[in-house]
Amino acid sequence: MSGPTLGELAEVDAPFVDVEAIDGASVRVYLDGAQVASWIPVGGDEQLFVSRRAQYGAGVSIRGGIPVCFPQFGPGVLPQHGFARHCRWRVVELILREFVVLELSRRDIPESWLERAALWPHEFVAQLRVEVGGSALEVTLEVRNTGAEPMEFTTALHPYFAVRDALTARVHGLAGLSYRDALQGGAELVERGDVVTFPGNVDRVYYDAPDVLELHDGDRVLRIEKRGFPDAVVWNPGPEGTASRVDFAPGDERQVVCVEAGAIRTPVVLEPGAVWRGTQRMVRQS
Ligand code: TA6
Repeated sequence: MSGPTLGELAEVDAPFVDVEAIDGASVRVYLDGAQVASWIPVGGDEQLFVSRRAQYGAGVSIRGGIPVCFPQFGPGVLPQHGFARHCRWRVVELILREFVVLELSRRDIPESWLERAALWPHEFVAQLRVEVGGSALEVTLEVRNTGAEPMEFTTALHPYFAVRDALTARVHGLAGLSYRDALQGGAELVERGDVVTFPGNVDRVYYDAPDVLELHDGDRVLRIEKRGFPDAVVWNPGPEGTASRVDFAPGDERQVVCVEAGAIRTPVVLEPGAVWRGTQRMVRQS
């Protein structure tokens, strides 16, 4: 992979930046949505799912990769997942062999979103730092309240992990936790299974989840760590979910499992000048 330098990014309207570590691990990040769309660990293969029907460009969220949900996770005053994934972020730091930092503030909200974004009328600066190397990818979202009033938000990093078969994939680490099940009208339930499986559509927010989960996919194990995000989300669209979205192809539901890190149940409240940070770190183990 070879992407533009920071200078070139300023001059051309480059749609993405590639960071390739000395050891060959690489990541591709689109400026639209600050969306990571490819992650290849050293000696490995693609870890992120992107649908062949994914759409790209201004105002569009790529179906796959790692969308950034901010300043709202689910449906609410804003449309589902907020505006950050529909905005063009700016690259503010780039070390081609190590990391990239992208930034978004209120002035970057596109015209088409201004009316809706007025429902969340806060001044902010959000930065997404994406760092790759060895077997790991680390993504940190930082949000600063630059306004004069306290602000409240919910958020998530929403990775679509590529799996060989979602029907046999398992998420370890969520046993015994309370969760909200979107497929049961938002009912609050307790996880009785040892592992979470994906026999079809699954859409749950696990509260106060442990900071280390594992995604088992056949003989492969991905360790998924988080810091600063209390909650975890698991999602698979099932066949009905892929059929009802134009940017999924039939059968995609077998190739993807989302294991997300979020601050969802309890909104983050930031006083003027205060900063919040949340990190998701993914490590390919086998
Ligand atoms: O993170 C899970 C979820 O919020 C699901 O409820 C499902 O809607 C999914 O994200 C994808 O949402 P999208 O708006 O991208 O179709």
